[in-house]
Amino acid sequence: MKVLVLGGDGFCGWPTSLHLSAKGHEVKIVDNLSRRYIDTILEVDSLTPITPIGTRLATWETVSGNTITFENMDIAHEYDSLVRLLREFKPDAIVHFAEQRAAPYSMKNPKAKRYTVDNNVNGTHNLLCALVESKVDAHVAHLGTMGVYGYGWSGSAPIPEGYLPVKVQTPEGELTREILHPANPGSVYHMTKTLDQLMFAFYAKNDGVRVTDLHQGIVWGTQTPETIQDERLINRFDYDGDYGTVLNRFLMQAAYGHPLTVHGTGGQTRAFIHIRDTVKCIELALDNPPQNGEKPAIFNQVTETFRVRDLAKLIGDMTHSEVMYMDNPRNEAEENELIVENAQFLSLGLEPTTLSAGLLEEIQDIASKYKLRADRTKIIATSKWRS
Ligand code: NAD
Ligand code: USQ
Repeated sequence: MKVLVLGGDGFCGWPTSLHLSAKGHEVKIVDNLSRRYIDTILEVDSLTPITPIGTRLATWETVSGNTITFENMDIAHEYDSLVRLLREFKPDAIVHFAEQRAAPYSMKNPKAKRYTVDNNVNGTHNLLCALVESKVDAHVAHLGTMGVYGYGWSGSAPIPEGYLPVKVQTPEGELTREILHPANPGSVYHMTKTLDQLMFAFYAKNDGVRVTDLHQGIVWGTQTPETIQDERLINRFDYDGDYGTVLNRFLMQAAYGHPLTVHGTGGQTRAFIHIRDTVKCIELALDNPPQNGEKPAIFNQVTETFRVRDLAKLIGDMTHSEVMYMDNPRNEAEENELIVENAQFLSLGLEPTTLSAGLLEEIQDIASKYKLRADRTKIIATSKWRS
């Protein structure tokens, strides 16, 4: 398959590109390197020593014998170039990771809010519009988020995979329908993913664009079988208060000797997936595209759920680290239950990497090894949901 990976220099995109290339697909990465630039602005760096994209690609060619090509393009603003690229490369599939993905960054200030909406909504719409204009019938696999459902909306009922069956009483009797699960975003970033969903539904219905939307949980871990082959292929590891996600942050904090930063009571329950499973899920999604004219396929890309304070206790006990309960900078429910349906990926053969299996490796091989690269002043989350 010819696969275009939008956002292929990022945390999920880089290991996915390598995995698809290792599986024999022809991969082209498109990325405007904005994630690296935001690190420069925030004066922070990946805990792991990621190399420039040119070094990454040259190393992969040496290690695997496979070539991945690269084009530096802003998909939110270089529409004509995107149309040209689709016509030239003629992808069979497009994996769309190219969005601003941090909730705290998206709430930092008005500039960051507006950037996140402009970048994510324009980027997704440009892609859909460009597919129609170029007449390229590529399957789009988009990385969405569990956060589109929100937390606590349906109590203890399992969150379905995208669509909710509803019954409506009418004078003629009861109607049964299937609707997109109501959206309940918890940040400007999550809001852009709910807007993406509507654009996918429209373009699938109107133009027959084939879309799979992957509602992914919080990704943890760093390495995959491909990125581990040479240190110059290492994946990024964000630990700072804006981009670091909770489990990787706790692992880094434990290794560094910083108390584990639990927001509020830590009663928030969230869904998780290891990066090794992310890349497998994307391969499975590409192997099982919807047909033209079908509504977007939606998969919940998650393997486990945990309460934040339970994660802190687990890691704290393993590493003898203190746990610090802080005022929550976010506006979110203090406690929530979360039961998520994920039967589709399991039925396609996904064998999840569990927390118990991957945790020790992550602490020893990544967090401890690179802890001296961390900047202590960047650890506490400072972006607030309300001023
Ligand atoms: P990331 O920031 O590491 O990677 C995103 C990549 O896209 C970056 O390399 C960035 O430079 C690029 N990009 C952004 N805007 C672009 C544009 N306009 N044009 C071209 N390139 C652009 O993020 P990630 O963690 O790899 O996440 C990838 C996707 O997966 C995101 O859409 C995110 O919402 C989703 N996701 C991530 C997680 C997670 O825990 N990391 C969980 C669920 C969903
Ligand atoms: N949290 C802490 N302490 C920390 C950091 C976070 O208690 O030091 C808490 C947060 O308050 C929140 C939970 O942990 O309740 C998760 O926060 P997070 O930063 O790990 O995850 P989130 O902001 O939801 O975003 C991440 C990714 C995003 C993806 C999302 C998947 O950055 O791209 O879409 O996970 S999900 O959460 O399932 O929507």
